[in-house]
Amino acid sequence: NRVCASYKMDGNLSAHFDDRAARISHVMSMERSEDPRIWSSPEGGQEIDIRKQIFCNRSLNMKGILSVGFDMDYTLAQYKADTFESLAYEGTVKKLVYDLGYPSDLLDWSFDWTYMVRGLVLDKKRGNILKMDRHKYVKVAYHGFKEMSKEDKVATYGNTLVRDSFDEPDYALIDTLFSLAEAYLFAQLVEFKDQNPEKIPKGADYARLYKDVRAAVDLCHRDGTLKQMVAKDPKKYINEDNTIVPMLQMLRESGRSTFLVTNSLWDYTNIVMSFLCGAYLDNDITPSRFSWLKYFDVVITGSMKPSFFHEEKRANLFEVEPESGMLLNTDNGTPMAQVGDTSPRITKGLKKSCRIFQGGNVVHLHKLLSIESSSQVLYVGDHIYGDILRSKKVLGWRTMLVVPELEREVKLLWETKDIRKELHLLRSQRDLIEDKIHHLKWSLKLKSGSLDDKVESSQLEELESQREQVRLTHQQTQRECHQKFHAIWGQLMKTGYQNSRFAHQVERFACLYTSQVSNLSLYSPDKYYRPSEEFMPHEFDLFA
Ligand code: U5P
Repeated sequence: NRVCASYKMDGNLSAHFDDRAARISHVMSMERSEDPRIWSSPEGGQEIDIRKQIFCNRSLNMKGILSVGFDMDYTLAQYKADTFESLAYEGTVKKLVYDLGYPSDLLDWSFDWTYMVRGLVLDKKRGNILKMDRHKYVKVAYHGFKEMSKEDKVATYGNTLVRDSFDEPDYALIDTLFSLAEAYLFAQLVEFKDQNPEKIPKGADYARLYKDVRAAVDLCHRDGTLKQMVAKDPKKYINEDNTIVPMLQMLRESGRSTFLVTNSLWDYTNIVMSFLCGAYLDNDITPSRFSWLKYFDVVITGSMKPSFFHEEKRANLFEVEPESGMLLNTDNGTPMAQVGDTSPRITKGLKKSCRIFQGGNVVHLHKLLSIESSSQVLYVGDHIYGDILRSKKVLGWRTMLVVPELEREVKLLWETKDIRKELHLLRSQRDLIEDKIHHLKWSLKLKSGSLDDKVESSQLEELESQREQVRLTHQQTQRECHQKFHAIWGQLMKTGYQNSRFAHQVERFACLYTSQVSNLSLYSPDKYYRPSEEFMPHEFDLFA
């Protein structure tokens, strides 16, 4: 039974229920197993590794969802950063040197794919890379690869609440995994320009370096540099995932339609999807041509998201002939055939009448799927701006964000729980000592000249030295904890004690979020996802 399957990796980090509220309501009937990380309920049932959990920001009753759609790249297809992003990096460097006049020194550079993380912001004008909290307070700042001093950071980005918007055009958001290579190359070029200004194309400022890198990366994606290599050996660049097909099958068997909306074009989409679904088709090792289409009702390629989500976007919709890749005109103005109306040209040889298109907009898609209300659609993507923000905010689709980094983040949260408790304790201790110091200072002021002064002064000295001690221990413990997540940028979803800007966006725009798209198959297709109870600072958490 797919839904109730016990799913545990390494037997660790398991939890029975997908949110704290549910866990609490069942807590009385549950027993703790020997491993405190595993909850086992007397009635048995599903155990889900917390790294595979679907987390809920906003209630979502799957019963109301009639159609589930997917983005492809970095959602269904997880690229291997070490090979795929390195390929993008090398292709970009070549374009910078051979097409854009950068010196051949760049050809000797190498790429550390673990250095950059999502959620960072590039300050194009100043050559800085920033991590900020949800209030846009810049907490970590590097100029190229050099950490900025606290003074520089405050002088540049301020410490008041009136702040820059940190958006385009002066800033670039690293919010897709596709951007890690370009962010790294930008930092390398900033450092290179500082050390060898004469070697950089004449008059190029930091912003121009960014522009060149962005253009070169984009070209690698469009001119075949990357896609030809992936097509030759998909296994080298894409993670195999035998859980995708069962997840799609489960959704379809539950009566929902499924669709794919990707910015990739048909030829590439077919290669990637055949690879992902191929080995499991009809128990045949050799994937049958286009058989993956049977898992979808509609496939839209070259969709130009995010503008695809604008109902008023004027974009021609072409039907794609799968064998030849030829584009056929559709009659945009007249009512379009809906799924189920078989078009012989397209469905020839296919078991299910999936139709393939290029372009168009969301209105076309709704018509094809007979969607009456946007809230009947759940769309799963990896890109907050490209996939999630507009589809939810402008259109009203329900959304699920795939955050592959979450698996590691959740695991580390567990492993660092003692150190994080200690941090909170140290923080409270520090506050307590500060309060005592203030009181003592006041009483000294009031009673100045009295006999007690000497005693109180030495008490004050003692408290001040305690405060310094606690401050240093807190600082050191905080650094230690930060580095366990990432040596430079720390925890993805936190910046100090606040949620990071990235976490804030996930919270605002994704109804659900999870580490992998196929985690959907670990839950009932009719599940009612509910968020955990929210707490204001004045409310204490009864169950913490
Ligand atoms: N892509 C670009 N330029 C970039 C980054 C990605 O054209 O700078 C392409 C990818 O190669 C992929 C598509 O074909 O955008 C993303 O598709 P999807 O996420 O909508 O599936």
